[in-house]
Amino acid sequence: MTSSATEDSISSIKAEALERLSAATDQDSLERWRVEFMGRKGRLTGILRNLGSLAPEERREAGAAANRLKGELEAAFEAQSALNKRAASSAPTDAIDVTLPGRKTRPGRLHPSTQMIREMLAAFNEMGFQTVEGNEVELERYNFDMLNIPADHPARDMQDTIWINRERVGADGGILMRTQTSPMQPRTMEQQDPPVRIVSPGKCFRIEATDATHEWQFHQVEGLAVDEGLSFADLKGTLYEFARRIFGADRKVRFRCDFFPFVEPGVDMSIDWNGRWVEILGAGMVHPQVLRNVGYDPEKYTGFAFGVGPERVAMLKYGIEDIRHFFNNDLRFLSQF
Ligand code: FA5
Repeated sequence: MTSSATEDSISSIKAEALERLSAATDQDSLERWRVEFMGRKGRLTGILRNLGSLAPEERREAGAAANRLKGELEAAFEAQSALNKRAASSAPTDAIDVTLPGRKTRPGRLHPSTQMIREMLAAFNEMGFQTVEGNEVELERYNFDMLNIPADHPARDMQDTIWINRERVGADGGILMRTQTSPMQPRTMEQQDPPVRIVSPGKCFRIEATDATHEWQFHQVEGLAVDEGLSFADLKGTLYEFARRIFGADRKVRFRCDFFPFVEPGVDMSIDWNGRWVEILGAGMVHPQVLRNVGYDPEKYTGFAFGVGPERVAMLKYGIEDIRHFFNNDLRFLSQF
C-alpha cells in the first residue's frame, strides 16, 4: 500500500465513521460503532497496522494522519456518548408502563366539617326543619341590628368582627364577614310568614386568639322555629333529641343560663367530655324585639333559636383534641374521616 492510498482510506473512513456515529443514538449501536472503527480488529487499527509496510518517509506522514483521525474519532465518540446519556436521562419518566400491576385509585372524601354538618342537618331535617343557606359576607343590619344587638355591643368591635367596610351606609350599616349564622333568622322571617322551621349551615369568622377549642373561621348550624304556642319545652325537647341522635342516649347533656341579646331567656348547652363540660351551642326563645323587627306579632307568635358549632360536635363525637386540625389541611388528619 502507498502513502496516498492510506490517506485516501483515512479520509473515507473518517467521513463514514462520523456519519455513522451521529446515527448511533443508543448505547448498543454506539458500542457496535466503537468495535467496528476503533476495536482491536477495527478499521482504524487495520490502517495503523499497515503503516509498517510503507517506506519510512511515507510512514511518518500517514502515521501522523492516522493518529489525528484516532484522536478525532475518540473525541467524537465521547461527545456522542455524553449526548446519548443526557437524552436518556431527560426522557419522559411518566411514560405509561403497561407491565405495572394495577393500583387502587384513592378516592377523595368530604371534609370532616362537611360530614358533621350533613349528619346534623339530617337529624334536624327529620324533625321537620328545612335547610336554607346564607351569605358569608353580611350586612351589619342582619348580623347585628335586626338581632337586637346594640350599637355599642363589644362584638361589633374591631377585636371580634372582620369588617369589609366599617362605615355605616343607610339602614344596611357596614359590610362584614358574618360572625354567626344568626343573620339567617331575620333574613328568613322577612321572606315568609309563620310557621317557620329552618336550619342554616355555614362558615363564620371572628378575630380570635385561637386555642384548642377556638378557631378564627368555623362553622355554625343555625336553627329557628316560630309558630303559635311554641315554648321553652319545645326548645329543650328539640335539642335533647338532636343530642340523642348525634351522641347516643347515654351521653350527659347540660343546659345553663346564658345571655344573647336576640333571645329571652337564653341558654347554652354543653356535652360531657371525660368529666368536663364542653359548650356546643347557644340557644333561647326568640326575643320579642326580633319578631317585631321583621313584622311578626310577638303577642301571637313565639319561637326558639339555636346556633351549634359542628367542629365542636365532631371533636366530642370523635375525640379530636384540637379544633385547629380542621383547617390545617393535613391529610394525616383529614384521611381519618
Ligand atoms: C352565637 O354565635 C349565637 N349566634 C348562638 C345562638 C343562636 C344563640 C341562636 C341563641 C340563639 P356563640 O358565640 O356562643 O353564640 O357560638 C355558638 C357556637 O358556635 C358555640 O357553642 C361553638 O360551638 C361555636 N363557636 C363559637 N365560636 C367559635 C370559635 N371561635 N371556634 C369554634 N367554634 C366556635
